[in-house]
Amino acid sequence: HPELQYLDLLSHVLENGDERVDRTGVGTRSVFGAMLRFDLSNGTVPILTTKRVYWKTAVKEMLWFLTGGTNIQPLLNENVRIWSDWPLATYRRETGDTISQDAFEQRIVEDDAFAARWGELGPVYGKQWRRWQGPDGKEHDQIATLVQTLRENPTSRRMLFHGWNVAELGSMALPPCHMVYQYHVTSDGRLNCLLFQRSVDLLLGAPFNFVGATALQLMLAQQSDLRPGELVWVGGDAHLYLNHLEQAREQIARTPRPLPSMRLARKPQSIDGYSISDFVVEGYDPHAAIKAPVAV
Ligand code: UFP
Repeated sequence: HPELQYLDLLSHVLENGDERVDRTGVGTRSVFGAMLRFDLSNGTVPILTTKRVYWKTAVKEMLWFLTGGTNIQPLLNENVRIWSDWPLATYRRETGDTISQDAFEQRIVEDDAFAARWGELGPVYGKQWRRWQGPDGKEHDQIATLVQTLRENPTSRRMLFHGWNVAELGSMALPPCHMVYQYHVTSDGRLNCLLFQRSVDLLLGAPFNFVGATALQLMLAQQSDLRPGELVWVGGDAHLYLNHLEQAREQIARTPRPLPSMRLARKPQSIDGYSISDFVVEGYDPHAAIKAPVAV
């Protein structure tokens, strides 16, 4: 079962991870360098079954990246709250206001001026993917270029996009974790993806990152008249936070169920035409969700 790769990685990190203090102060067990391979060509997708993964949230986040957006307001309009911690912390720090997360989010949704001032994340993923700014001021749409190359020159070895814009790292709420996506087309028309992720919270981040990368691969394949191939996921610093160890043990003890399928209900005109209702997941019967605190 493909999910065993992930569970084995959790076990490996639990048993052999180097224990250290990390940026968040929570502490991690960490290994360096990991690879997981998921074959999408057989119709299955890596939405983990050993706990419930809120796959729609991950797909919505990916669609938001594709819009080029860097403000949390459209995410909150879709009820996605995973990016709220950073703007909230900035707001509290700069204003001294002890506002709750709920109240802050509600204000972002209802007050456009407030959202413009306090909902910005800086030049994170969407900006770099769609509007990477060159030294001459010209903006580069890495996604549009990728789709064009997939269609016109599929044997290219230069089909990738990158989030790690060195000059702008300092103004990002969080430097990109899932950083480089490289694509490859086989002679029989399958689209492979290799995602390099420099840093991965294995319990909370990885399951989401698998779904986002998968959704993107399905969209890119459809737009290029290709079939989905393999998703190769490579992690740099692959870690378990010390307050996730019990949850990881609980998950490892569970038996994976058959992976679900994901398909696209229609083919939009372009990579910009997708919405969450286009994603259909079938056969998803996961074990119960596992709660764990996020390290900010
Ligand atoms: N993280 C992920 N996946 C993501 C994301 C963040 O696992 O998509 F945005 C985790 C990795 C790490 C933390 O635990 O968030 C980022 O911290 P740092 O920048 O110090 O690596």
